Amino acid sequence: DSNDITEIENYIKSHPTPPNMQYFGKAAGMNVIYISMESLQTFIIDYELNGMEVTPFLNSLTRDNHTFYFDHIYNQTGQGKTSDAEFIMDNALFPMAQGAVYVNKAQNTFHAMPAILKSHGYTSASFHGNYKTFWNRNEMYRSMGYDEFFDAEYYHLTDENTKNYGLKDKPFFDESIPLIKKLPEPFYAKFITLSNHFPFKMDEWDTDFPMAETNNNIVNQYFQSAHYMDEALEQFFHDMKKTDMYNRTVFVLYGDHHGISDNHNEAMSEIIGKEITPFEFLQLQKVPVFIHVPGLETENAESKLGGQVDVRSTVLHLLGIDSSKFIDFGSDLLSEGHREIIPLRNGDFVSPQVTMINEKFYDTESGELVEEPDDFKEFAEKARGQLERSDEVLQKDLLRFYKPKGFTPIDREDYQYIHPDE
Ligand code: GP9
Ligand code: MN
Repeated sequence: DSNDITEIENYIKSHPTPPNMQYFGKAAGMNVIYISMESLQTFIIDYELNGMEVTPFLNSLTRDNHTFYFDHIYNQTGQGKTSDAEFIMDNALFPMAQGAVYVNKAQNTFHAMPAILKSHGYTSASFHGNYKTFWNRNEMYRSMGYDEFFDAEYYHLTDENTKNYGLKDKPFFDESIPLIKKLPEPFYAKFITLSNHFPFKMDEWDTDFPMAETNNNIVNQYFQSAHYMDEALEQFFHDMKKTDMYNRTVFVLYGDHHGISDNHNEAMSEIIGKEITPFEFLQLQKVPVFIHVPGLETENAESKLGGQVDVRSTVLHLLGIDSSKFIDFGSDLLSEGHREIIPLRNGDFVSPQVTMINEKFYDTESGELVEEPDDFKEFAEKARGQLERSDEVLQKDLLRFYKPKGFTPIDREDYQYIHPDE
């Protein structure tokens, strides 16, 4: 009941991350575009295959003066995969330990990005080249207050321009440009890519990039499909730059979750040149996060250790919106006071000193196993405390009882996603 939310509100308020005033509000009023990069893991950034960059466009963003690049972000997804990553980005809550929030809790009350930004005059839309019912998005988006959902119905799908879950990334971005041009500004838009999805196989006419040469085709194909996604992203930036929207748009690019499971450790150890111990496998859970703000100088920012849950308050603060009035489990990555105990969905955690994997402790720098002094126990409790409170919010639907100042709650009955021809 409402006492439960008060306890959680007090917990959140006792762990504040005040914004960094150097950046607070520096992107106020700008459009915001999130891009979910399917299965993109941090190891691929700046990786060279036979001397060739796999993701030259993203690599160039890591060196760009108007881009914050975070290379120490762990994915915090569970079984809901892409939808869990979307959920974390929009809500700054953790996904469920079992099952997908999108499927199991779509009727709950949320204070999600589209709703928060709506209170600041924004329109919101999601773009995706698969059908709207996948991951129950058409229900969950109603509770999060998405104004529009451009699903596969809005694109031209053929045998040649689709593979596994739907439209390939290049035609996807291409056909999205006229749709995004019609959105009233400022807008909050999310693009969910698909091409770099397991099993990563490419149609031969879509690529001239080489495969890796391990004896594992899944791993080998990943390099081709990651390269294809990188080209699609470059093309999208290029096309956006041709519009006058570009200079007033923030771009947030994030890897959704790891794509190469531990079934492929042997080939992956060839790729990274190290044995895949549990500690190294955890390093492979890192996903790249880029925040590109045209016109803003970014070069002195530090790449802090974080989780996906930390992205929302980072972006809200850039937009000049105080995240502390929301039930937000993240911690601004640009803040001096950024918190660096990062829970993973399975209860493991990472901190600058120590990493816990399956109840064992490792030195985060060296990866060596270490004994368990008392303060590590305290870290473990902190990580668990965050997950448990976030779980309680979902299980008891507690945001029903919480009324942040200046925020207009969403009535899901006001939202429907029906294509005009349906
Ligand atoms: C499907 C796409 C892929 O619409 O989001 O989902 P995943 O299997 O990665 O969760
Ligand atoms: Mn995915």
